[in-house]
Amino acid sequence: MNKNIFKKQILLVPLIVPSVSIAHCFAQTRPNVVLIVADDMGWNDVSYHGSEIKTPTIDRLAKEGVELNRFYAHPTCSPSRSALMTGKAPLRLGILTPLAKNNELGLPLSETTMAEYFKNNGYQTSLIGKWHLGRFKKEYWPTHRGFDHFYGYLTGGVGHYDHVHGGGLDWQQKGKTLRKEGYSTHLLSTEAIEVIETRHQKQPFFLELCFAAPHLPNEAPDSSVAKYKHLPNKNRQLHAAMVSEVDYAIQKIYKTLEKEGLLENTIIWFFSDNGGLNESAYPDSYTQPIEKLTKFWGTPLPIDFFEFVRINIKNAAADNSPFKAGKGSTYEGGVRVPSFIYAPQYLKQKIIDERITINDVLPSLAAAIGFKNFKATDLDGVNQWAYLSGKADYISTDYVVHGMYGSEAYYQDNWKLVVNTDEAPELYNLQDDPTETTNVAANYSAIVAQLSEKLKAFPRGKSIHESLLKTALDMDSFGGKEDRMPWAGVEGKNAGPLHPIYIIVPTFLLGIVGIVWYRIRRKKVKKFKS
Ligand SMILES: [Ca+2]
Repeated sequence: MNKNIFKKQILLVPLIVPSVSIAHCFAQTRPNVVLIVADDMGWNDVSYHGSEIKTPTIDRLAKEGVELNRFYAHPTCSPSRSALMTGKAPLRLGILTPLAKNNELGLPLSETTMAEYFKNNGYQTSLIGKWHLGRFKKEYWPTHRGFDHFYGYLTGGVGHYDHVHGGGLDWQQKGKTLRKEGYSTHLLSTEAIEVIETRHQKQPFFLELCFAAPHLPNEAPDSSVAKYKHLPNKNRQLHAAMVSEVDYAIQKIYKTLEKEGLLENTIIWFFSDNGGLNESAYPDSYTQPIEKLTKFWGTPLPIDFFEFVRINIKNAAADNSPFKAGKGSTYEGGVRVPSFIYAPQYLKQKIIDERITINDVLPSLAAAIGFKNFKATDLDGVNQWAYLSGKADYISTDYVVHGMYGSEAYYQDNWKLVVNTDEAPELYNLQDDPTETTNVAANYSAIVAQLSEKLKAFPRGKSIHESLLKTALDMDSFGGKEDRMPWAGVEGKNAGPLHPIYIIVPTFLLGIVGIVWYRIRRKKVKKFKS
């Protein structure tokens, strides 16, 4: 990063009169905010939940801070990140599943983002790591959505060493492609440390650090993998090492804040963006055909889409136990994730068992900081800061999630309605049955009817997604060979070659149809003539 990034901005400040007055009024009195987002970290991937993975820093900060024992994200990346940025349910925004690399739309431009609120309130704003809220056009990029500084990648996941997504290098700094050697977690934490160390001292800062790990592909330094050689599953060894690296990176951020004398006046909020991925996260309708195809064909599977699904099913090794399913699912394993807030000056140490959601993060921080002009409308999240700081009662809000495979869930108090495609709705009482072992729908038909009605009536934004066919024709993938220009250089284009299989297979099928049609026709002509 340019070490003088924020200093340069100061030179520009006299030209921006309102910013000066806002920054000046609040200088040094308001807390800094560091949001740390892990990608696809499961409930049982942290040692304070009993995992075999050692996460001493996360454990300690959760223990000394506020442990959010029932924190909910959405089932996948882009929906969660859209809720984080806006305080709104992804369904309302029309963001239902992870954005494909060639998706032309992103987080609707009509939305004001969390970063914009921070910026408008005189904060220095930085995003380090994953964005995943719009790649195709620059107006969707982080630097156009309130972040002064962006170092990271736009798509859903990169190789941790090669920084490639879907055939293109996806590693950039403020719009310029970077070719950097190094492991993603190391590069991102180094950049975050630099942002903290080179901040403008008279302005508070908002830093969002979105790690690429432990999302697939399973890649980690040998020294970390060596610590988990005793685990029987090789993918789990790598996954554990990725989580360990994230934990170590958080320790480095913590130490930097300590060294800079910022610990007291900083709010650190940590969570995973969705539940962990593993085979149990997928419905049978995915795992069984992939199993059969693999037996028939071997690996890799011939069509990119099938191979992508196979890798996701077979390599992912997160652990969400004791919860059901995982990433993409609307069962608890897909959405209930590790989270804590460490803010010693503002929040006393405690464990919170009430449901706090990713929708609540923006309105809660807005209250914690005292945003001026926070006039967000249609929010689904609420300010829980007053409750967390012991100044008000808990506010129970309804929560709605949409999964990868068409399922949806609706939470109201301790009730949870799960609607899977073409199946009767399921109902769980999470107070008595947090692991969703017993469907009590038959005993509470009035609750089922009430929640079904609420789910049906929930405002749904126009979907920003494009067809599965378009996605399948040029698949997303995490890491691998570069076969096109880097993503930062191909704004507005669907880069990439068409896989020959998509020409060969339809041509072959058309040929067969043609031969059959010709034979039938010939038979008919012969019959007619005779
Ligand atoms: Ca994720």
